[in-house]
Amino acid sequence: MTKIVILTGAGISAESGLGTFRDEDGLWAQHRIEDVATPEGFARNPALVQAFYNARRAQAAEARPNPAHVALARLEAEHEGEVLVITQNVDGLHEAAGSRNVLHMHGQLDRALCHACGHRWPAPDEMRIEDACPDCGRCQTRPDVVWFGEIPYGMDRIDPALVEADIFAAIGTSGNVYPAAAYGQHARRMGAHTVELNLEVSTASRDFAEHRRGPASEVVPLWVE
Ligand code: BJW
Repeated sequence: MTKIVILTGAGISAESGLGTFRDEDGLWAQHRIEDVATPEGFARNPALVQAFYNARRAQAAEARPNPAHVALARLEAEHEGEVLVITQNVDGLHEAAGSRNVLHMHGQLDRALCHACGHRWPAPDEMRIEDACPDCGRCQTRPDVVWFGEIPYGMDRIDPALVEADIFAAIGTSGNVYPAAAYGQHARRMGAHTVELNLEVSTASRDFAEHRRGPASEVVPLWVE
């Protein structure tokens, strides 16, 4: 049984109309990371952070999977039990395309998290600072996403998956954010064939044995074939 582990980043959703972070016109060109993607930023100005994620939740709700998401869902259907998609993306486009074995290591826009007690529940369209946690009643509702300085989700599943992977592919991720940025190198050392699919050279490109350059909607379906 071939084990295929696929890491996806913002680039796979770019052609679905969702902005990336570090491209020229990306989210970090318009917002300061410290303000919207750190626990300290949330403590300083929760309303600003809620507004940032409410706008992105609304955009994500309108977005549709593109041929890259669809190709990965087909891969999973054709290789049942052999494909794990680890996504850094907080949108739900892999699931919308039909992927089932998806691990959201940076959380999900459609989930709410109580910063006080850790309770999680489905997010409303508009999250507000005065929203009370349905479990503990405190008003520290935040999007269930992973900010800088926080521990990504699913580490207990990710590490063994990288060790066991026969093929490791990274799609549309710039290789700037750890721990995901080290996965190519780690999987290659553990014996996986590594392939990077990206519009351009990334910070992590040298860690991959094979490179396929181009828009995800074109290179991913060709790779999956
Ligand atoms: C296309 C395309 C098309 C475009 N087709 N391609 C110093 C050294 C090392 C590490 C650290 C350090 N100081 C601090 C750290 C740790 C820190 C970190 O990495 N900092 C760096 C800035 C250095 N990391 C953390 O804090 C993480 N936690 C952690 O490390 O905990 C410790 C720990 C780990 C493990 C075990 C135990 C303990 C948490 C990181 C959280 C990141 N959060 C965000 C926000 C999530 C919520 C939200 O969405 O708002 O995650 S930041 C943002 O970056 C988001 C993304 O998931 C992440 C990665 O971005 P991504 O996906 O790569 O997007 P881009 O925009 O960067 O790249 C897009 C790519 O697509 C480009 O390459 C384009 O070319 C390509 N592309 N169009 C194909 N059509």
